[in-house]
Amino acid sequence: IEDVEYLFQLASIELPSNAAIVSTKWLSDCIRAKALTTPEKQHFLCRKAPEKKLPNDSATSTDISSASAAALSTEFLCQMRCPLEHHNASLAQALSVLARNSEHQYGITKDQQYYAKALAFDRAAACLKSLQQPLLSISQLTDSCPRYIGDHAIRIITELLNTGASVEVDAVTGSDLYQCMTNLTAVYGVGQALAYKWYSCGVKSVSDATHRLLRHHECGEGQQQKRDSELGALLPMGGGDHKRLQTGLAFHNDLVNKPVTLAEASYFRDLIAKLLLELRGPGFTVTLVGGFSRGKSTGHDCDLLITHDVEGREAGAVSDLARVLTAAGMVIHGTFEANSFSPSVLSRDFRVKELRSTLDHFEKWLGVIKLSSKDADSSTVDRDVESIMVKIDGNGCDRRGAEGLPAAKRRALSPNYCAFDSFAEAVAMAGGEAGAASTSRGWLARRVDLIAVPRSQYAYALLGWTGNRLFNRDLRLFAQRQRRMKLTSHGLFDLQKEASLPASSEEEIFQHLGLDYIPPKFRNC
Ligand code: 8GT
Ligand code: MN
Repeated sequence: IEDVEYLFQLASIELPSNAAIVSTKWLSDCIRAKALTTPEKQHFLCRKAPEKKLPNDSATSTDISSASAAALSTEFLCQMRCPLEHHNASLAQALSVLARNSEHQYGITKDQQYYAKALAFDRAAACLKSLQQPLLSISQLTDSCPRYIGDHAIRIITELLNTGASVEVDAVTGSDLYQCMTNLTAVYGVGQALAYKWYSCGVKSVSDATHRLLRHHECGEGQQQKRDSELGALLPMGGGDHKRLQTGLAFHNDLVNKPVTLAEASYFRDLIAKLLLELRGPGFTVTLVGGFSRGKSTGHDCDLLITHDVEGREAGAVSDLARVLTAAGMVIHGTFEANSFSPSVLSRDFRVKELRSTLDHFEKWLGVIKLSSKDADSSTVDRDVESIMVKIDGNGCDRRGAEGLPAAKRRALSPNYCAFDSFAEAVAMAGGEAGAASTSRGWLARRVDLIAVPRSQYAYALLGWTGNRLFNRDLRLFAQRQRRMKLTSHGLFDLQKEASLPASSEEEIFQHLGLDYIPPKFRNC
């Protein structure tokens, strides 16, 4: 039945909640009877009862086969409460190893079945996270949430419970491919496809990649052609953003090995709020979202939602901020995306093509900035904003961004910016290949996302950007399957009534969906 569920999901086929999934035996019985007969118990597809495989498990009372008609329509992850700290960390960790491994396989092969596997392992892990006690017997799991746990995950959990280890998990964890893919995909700007390309040509670690790129830049004219073809193998297919990749490699030590702390993120939020007040006046709200709003104390980046009390006044705020941060010398690399929202965004793309896609249409800036490693303290915000304002005045950057500047100057202050010309320069800026000089340079490279959100879409953006990814994915699937509504970071669209449903808070969105409100700290699926 999991295969069937997956196929429906892939095709985004809507099933009425009273639909039943039956085996082909029903069809042949109908043919024999020359009539459409009412399906009987033996016709319904059901989950394989995992208990059959477990000789030691006596708790076989759960009638999983009764799930038949309702199998596609009852529980969803978005109704579970998954706290950050939970009782089954090592089991969940083992399943997430298999999930990431399947994700790598999906990246390498583009075969959707691996995507489904990754999802199945992630869902099983989420189920473990929601349990309010340590799992001692597999029956506890199948009693409370049979829908989430696929056969494969059940096998792994059983093995772990019985023997304390899993042959498959250990094999994956120990494999060269898994380790390399995990390390390489952690680099900012490196996706699954590029990581595998590197792996295939023997670039197996971040320092391998750094060496190869540096060697290319050092070589003389005569060797250039040979080096160029080597370099081709190192760069993303179809162009891609090489500067982003170079930033990711050069500052890897900061970006991956030194997570952003809540104090730093809060400091940056306050800095941005104060800058907006200086540049554009009152009425702005800046909210720290992402993992921090779910209770995490560290994160891989700092996600900030920016809105204004007056709808429309938020427009341009992010590009202004990007220019000002650039003029103040704080930006290493930044890319700006203009707002691409149109009302049709709310209802179109009903078929979820790329299942993992959560990209929205807000004005946003994805940057890597230098953030002082000493002053990550809100008390210094006023002083720091003052010194930024002095710097940008000196740089000829108008307080309202770059309006009124000559074209050349404006380009120099484009919200798309890179502080280095060559990779070698980036590495030097980081303080050498190991990036060890971060303590002496007095700043750390930090990933920040700035997103400008119109007031009317703010609650939806907040829900989307709070995450986590799996929670969002599930909530969107629930909206689509159970409510015939399309949920995005921009709004909720009722496909039957052909109307969008405004909301001014997250609570209201849950109400629209007919779900209990789940606070952010329980969205750590
Ligand atoms: P972290 O603590 O490691 O930073 O983890 P995180 O904060 O949970 O993840 P993130 O990658 O920083 O993204 C935060 C949330 O924003 C995710 O749940 C993601 O699905 C959501 N999100 C949107 N829209 C977009 C978008 O356009 N781009 C990205 N990258 N994330 C988006 O709702
Ligand atoms: Mn984040």
